[in-house]
Amino acid sequence: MKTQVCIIGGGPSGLMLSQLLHLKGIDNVVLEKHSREYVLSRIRAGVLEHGFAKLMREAQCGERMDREGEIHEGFFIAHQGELKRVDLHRFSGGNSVVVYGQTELTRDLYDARDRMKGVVIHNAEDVQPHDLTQPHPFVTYRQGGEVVRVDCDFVIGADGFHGVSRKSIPKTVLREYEKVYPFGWLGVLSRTKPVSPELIYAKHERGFALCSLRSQVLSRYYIQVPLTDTVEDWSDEAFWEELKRRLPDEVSARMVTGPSIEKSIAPLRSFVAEPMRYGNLFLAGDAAHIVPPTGARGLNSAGSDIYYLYHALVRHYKQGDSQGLEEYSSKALARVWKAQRFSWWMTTLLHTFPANSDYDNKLRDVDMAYLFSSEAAQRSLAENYVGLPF
Ligand code: FAS
Ligand code: PHB
Repeated sequence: MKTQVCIIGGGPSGLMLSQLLHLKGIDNVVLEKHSREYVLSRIRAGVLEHGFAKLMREAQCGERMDREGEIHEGFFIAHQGELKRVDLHRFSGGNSVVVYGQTELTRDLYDARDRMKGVVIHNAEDVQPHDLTQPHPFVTYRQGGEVVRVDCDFVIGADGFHGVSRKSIPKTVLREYEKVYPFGWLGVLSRTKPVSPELIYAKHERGFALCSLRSQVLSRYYIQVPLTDTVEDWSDEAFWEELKRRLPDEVSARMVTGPSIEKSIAPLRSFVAEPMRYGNLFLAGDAAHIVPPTGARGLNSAGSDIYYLYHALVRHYKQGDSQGLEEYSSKALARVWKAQRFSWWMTTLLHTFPANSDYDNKLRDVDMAYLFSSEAAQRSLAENYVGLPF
């Protein structure tokens, strides 16, 4: 098989790039390890920066997002029994975010690939990139006992944190930065009316909590739990009780509970791999960086990687100019690190850290008081949350 761009990974990063390149007549193939059902079964992000939403529209995949997604112009922070609103629209110069689940946008991207006869190969086993520093790299994979070779000009590593791409960069070249947090998020999806029209991030001495949603009939909630906890430790009843304890009375009193249709625990880590290019391999999304989901930056950081890569590849193929590709890693990392900072700051502000001293905890309370006493602080939060410019 021969193509121009071989994309490893059929998650949002890989599919978005595939769709955008296709619309510009750039031939590409997506190799996905799992089945489509498996990819779509994962419940992940819920908040899209306005830049990501714009990219979905440019990829001709924004129609259902615009119809079913919700524009949110603010969110609440619950602390010491009070709800305070962060006015994103006012403090970001009129911007907002779209609340629309990653599962749905991934479905929309798959549907568009099908509609345009895109080549997305599922259950591609043992995907391996080869000759990445040579002019003609190639990728092999196994399917039905056969080894298939894909010759290409470029390989895109959009295969997530546990993928093969990052591991194909020699340890003498790759530099990894990591911070592991001493807790995880227990997440529940329930077919219940969301407790609030806008998200509520709760800072509580018992731990962080988040009230989010996927629609007006599908709620998404999280509570901070110790890393030693397992899903089996948490009955639905125990989850709802603990969630209510961490919210102001006025919120808990109106909480509509119901059976969980999905329940999982995600560990929290901050991670960046540099550089995001090695020869003709380009890393994008979770393959190169991970953030704690507190600031809703994970999927959105993948969005800016894809934006830069898309424009760099179009410039290469249409104008014979490879400067965008040369600049990709440094340009993508500049924005990635700002998302890392923001995610670390929101996580530190809102979670309880077992090893924190009284002084540390006092500083967190003061940080919260400063936030709501300063328009400059709220402008900083708002511009990061709606998305820094690409
Ligand atoms: P993905 O991991 O989504 O996709 C990579 C794809 O590559 C997968 O389909 C995988 O099967 C495939 N793959 C892996 N290895 C391969 C191989 N060797 N060969 C071929 N294919 C291979 N972000 C938020 O903004 N908010 C959240 O609330 C949030 N919650 C999250 C919860 C969890 C449990 C996780 C893991 C992540 C969460 N994220 C969240 C971040 C998440 O949304 C990612 O940022 C997003 O999935 C990034 O998309 P991709 O880069 O496409 O990586
Ligand atoms: C979600 O709805 O899954 C979600 C929303 C905002 C976050 C994290 C997760 O910061």
